[in-house]
Amino acid sequence: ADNLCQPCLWHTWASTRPEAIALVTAKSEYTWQALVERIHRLARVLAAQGVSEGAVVTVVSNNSPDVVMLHLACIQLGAITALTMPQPYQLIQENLRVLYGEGQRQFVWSSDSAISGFSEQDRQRLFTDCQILNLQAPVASSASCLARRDAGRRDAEQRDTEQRDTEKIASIVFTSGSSGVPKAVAHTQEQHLASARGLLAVLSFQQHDCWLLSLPIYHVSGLSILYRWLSVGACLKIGSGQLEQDIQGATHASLVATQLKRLLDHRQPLQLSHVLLGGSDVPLPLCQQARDSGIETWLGYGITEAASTVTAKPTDGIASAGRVLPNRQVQLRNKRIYIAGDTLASGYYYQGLLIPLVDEQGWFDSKDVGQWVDGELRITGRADNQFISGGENIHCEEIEAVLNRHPDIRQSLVIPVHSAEYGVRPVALIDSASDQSALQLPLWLADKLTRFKIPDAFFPMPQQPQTGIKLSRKAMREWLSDNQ
Ligand code: 4YB
Repeated sequence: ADNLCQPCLWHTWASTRPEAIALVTAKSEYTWQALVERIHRLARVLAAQGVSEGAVVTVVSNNSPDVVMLHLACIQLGAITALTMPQPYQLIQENLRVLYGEGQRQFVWSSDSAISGFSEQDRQRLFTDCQILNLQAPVASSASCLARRDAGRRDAEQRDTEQRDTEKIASIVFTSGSSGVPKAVAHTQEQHLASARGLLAVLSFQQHDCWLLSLPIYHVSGLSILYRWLSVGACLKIGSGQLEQDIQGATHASLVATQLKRLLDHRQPLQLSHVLLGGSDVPLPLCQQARDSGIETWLGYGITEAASTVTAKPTDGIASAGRVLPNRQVQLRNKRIYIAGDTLASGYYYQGLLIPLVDEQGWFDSKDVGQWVDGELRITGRADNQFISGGENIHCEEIEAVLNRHPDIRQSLVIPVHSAEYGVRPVALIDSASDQSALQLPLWLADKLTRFKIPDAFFPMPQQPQTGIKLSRKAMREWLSDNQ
């Protein structure tokens, strides 16, 4: 039962390179051999608690060795790991409602810290609604283990027919649709590995290298690091959440622009040879600064449904996100970016069913807008962040990209607001260490943006709980309408 999965690459590496270091954590190191033993044990612990093929295990946690091992153990059992950000129980419940139908067993594992802020009532509700998994539980005696497994089998039979196509799903990560309803993006191992292999065909990552799990695993940017590590048999580092410390000893890291900025400002010696940037437009000067410090810096355009990176290139002086990587295809229809290929998710998971995310020809509508520049894809914005002001078309991202080039601006977000005269006008929220009026932004923007694109007002960006790796436009919009 431990060997349901064909491409469990950790088994391959444990037999070909048993003594090589697979995993480095804040506390210890694991060889492939030791890792595989841990995963086997964990798989038995989970099986004894009823986790079986096709079951969905919701994991609520920040990055930790437990989460990584739990995911691999679930794959071994043919179970699906739904990775979820630690958040108030109400929001976790929204995800649970997407995952589980009536009468389905809600397996949940959460780190202690993920529920430490829960009220007593929420804690009780969590424990009543869900079957909470215990990773430290003893591996049960074989008799009760068999009984549990039979119960698991009965569950699996119940799920049967309609579920056959969800059988091979390995992971679910959530992405918020434009409506705000969470969508559960379901990938198989093969899709993740197709993504990893396509990227690593151009970006060098060797067995002696070490990729830091520098982004949350409940986001595709973090999860995809795991599959790059597995596909190569290199080393994975799981830090303690302090990037400046964690980065020591890592040769590779995936970073968003703000992380890179912080790291470079810190001016510490780095062993990094490669950085992969993505998730948003990254200002050229920042890429330049990284390259000047000797790090080979890549910029990618990625999206959850395509298991992270779709296009990428070593950064140069040209504002684009690079060429289409192997195993993906990109098509522009009326400037709108459509994606196809082996890395696309099997579908959106909904209570045991898979809802297709592609059209009849197999293309996925990214809702991003872009153009080709000498064979490279330039992202100009999202279709939903496009608005018409006084008859002119404006992309929020275009204004943000210019603002983000300002040396004193960490991040910016442009929001369209109602205007009696123009219908809609842009307003900007600015995250800066300096006093924002001192930046003289209208003046600074005057020779960089067409006049009608210069925001009517600038506000300091409110502190908000960082949800995943991106600022939430929805939250910022709500803040603005409450505070304006
Ligand atoms: C962009 C964009 C770009 C995304 N320019 N808009 O492994 C990686 O590829 C990676 C490395 C470092 C940091 C992040 C990543 C990612 O995976 C990012 C994947 C991601 O952000 N997925 S998402 O579903 O949360 O958001 C996708 C959206 O983000 C896209 O639809 C774009 O709107 C935007 N985006 N890369 C401009 N280079």
